[in-house]
Amino acid sequence: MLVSTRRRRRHSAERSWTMHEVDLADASEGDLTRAKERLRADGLVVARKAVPRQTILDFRHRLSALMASGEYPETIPDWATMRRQLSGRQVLAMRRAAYDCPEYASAFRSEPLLAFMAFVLDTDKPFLHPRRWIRLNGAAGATGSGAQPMHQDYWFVQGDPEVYTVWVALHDCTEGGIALVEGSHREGLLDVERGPAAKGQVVAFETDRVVEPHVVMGDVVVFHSLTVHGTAPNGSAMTRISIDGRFQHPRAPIAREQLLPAMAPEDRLPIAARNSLITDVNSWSGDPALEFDGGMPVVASRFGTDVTVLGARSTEGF
Ligand SMILES: O=C(O)CCC(=O)C(=O)O
Repeated sequence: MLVSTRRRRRHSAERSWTMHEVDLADASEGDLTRAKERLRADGLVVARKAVPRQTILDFRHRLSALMASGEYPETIPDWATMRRQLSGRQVLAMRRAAYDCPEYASAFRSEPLLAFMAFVLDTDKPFLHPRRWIRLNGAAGATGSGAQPMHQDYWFVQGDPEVYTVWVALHDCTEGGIALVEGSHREGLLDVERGPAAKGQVVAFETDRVVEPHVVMGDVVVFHSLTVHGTAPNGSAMTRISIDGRFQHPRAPIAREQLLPAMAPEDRLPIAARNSLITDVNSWSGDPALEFDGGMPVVASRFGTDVTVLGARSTEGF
């Protein structure tokens, strides 16, 4: 059923069993080939055991320690507090602190995940975008303030459409995760709501093709830049916390903005590694393994930061 996002923003996740899954700890070449084919066909795949649980725990510990250290404008005492209600300023401080944790990038460079992305993109060196996001979806029966409406990443990321987002929950997640519309990438770039308050939400999407993967820590959801997706309502008692990063072929075009840090709408300052040079992507990305050598075609964005299209998310969301 095609439903306008104006009339109905929530959706059903009844068909979650249709998603294709691959277990990266135990995948034959045939399994990997099928997963790649299904990713092409459905625009999404769940890759289980893609990131070692220990890497995620190390990231959580380091981020918690940084936020408790008093070195950032906001303090959060521990991980348990992060899973409860935080202020917008605490979330912003946490987004910046995440760039000071090497695991924020190395989680995406975990061997099983990187090998899968290399296979998907037909390259030895899949390029991990420097902009990464840590997202919180508040508890209490509604999507939290950080919730993203149903949208396509391509409106924000631009460059080559063949960009794959990897979404990683930092804990087991059976509620309040991510919702995606299977096969929606095949419809191309969809129209979005316009106006300064819009957040890039698509005007309409097929509600009966919405899936909502359940993941345990270490599983990831991989999806195409044109796949419609957004935050799933969180009826659980705790805030969902996840990270997402994007991969593309190292010789495919990338939009210039993606090599610069996002600016926080709250204070117009970069969301980047501390004491870094924002003109040097290898520095602000906080990714020790990033080797941007200028060899990639850098292109202008097609939509710029047109407020009628990108509204409140021109800098915030991606
Ligand atoms: O994590 C979420 O709630 C939304 C994620 C998202 O929009 C993305 O990864 O592009």
